[in-house]
Amino acid sequence: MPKLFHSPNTRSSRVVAQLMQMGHLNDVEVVVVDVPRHDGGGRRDPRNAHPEGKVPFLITDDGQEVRESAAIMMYLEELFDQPLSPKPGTDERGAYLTWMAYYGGVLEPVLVASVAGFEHPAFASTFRSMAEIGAAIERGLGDKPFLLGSELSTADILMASAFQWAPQFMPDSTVIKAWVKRVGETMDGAALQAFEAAAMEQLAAVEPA
Ligand SMILES: N[C@@H](CCC(=O)N[C@@H](CS)C(=O)NCC(=O)O)C(=O)O
Repeated sequence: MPKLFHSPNTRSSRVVAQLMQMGHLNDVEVVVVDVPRHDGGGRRDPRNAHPEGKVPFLITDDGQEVRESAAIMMYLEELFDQPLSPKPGTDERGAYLTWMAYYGGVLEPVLVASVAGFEHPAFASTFRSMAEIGAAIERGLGDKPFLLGSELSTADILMASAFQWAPQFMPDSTVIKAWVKRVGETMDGAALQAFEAAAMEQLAAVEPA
């Protein structure tokens, strides 16, 4: 069974949410670990196999190490026959790959820079800003309810997670706000909350090494 290193209410939560939505949470061993938190709590967990102690991190059945949310989510899609993503050669495959790469290559750096209040001409010319990201998402959505069409995909789960985490940086767009809300409502938020609460309890019960 693949092993997913997960810490509740972090970037690995969207991988758990994806697995839930795919109906495959029980086909992955979820190892609940701690990470240092922005409020000063948490700690680097020696049980976490990630070389830098980050989450998410996946170890596959044949021992391959997969890091970065987008890579892990795409790996899981392929492992489970792509229930939430278009297969190669099908419509929207290009859009799917685009959003998965755009998340880590553009959205995450720009969002973190916004949170940090960081500005630099080289950064702006490389990644642009939240205004261009908002325009790209609006253009990608068009009049569709989700990024790839009428159904929720793993691209929606990853892209929308950024604004679920930092709603204050969500572009001021009714289309984007409605999409983020729709993504949340399409998923089983109560099941994820219950899973995360149990993971928190599990974490609290572990003695720091
Ligand atoms: N781009 C990475 C970011 C991973 C990341 O920074 N995860 C945070 C959790 S939200 C973490 O592990 N922080 C602990 C640390 O940096 O030590 C991804 O999306 O997988």
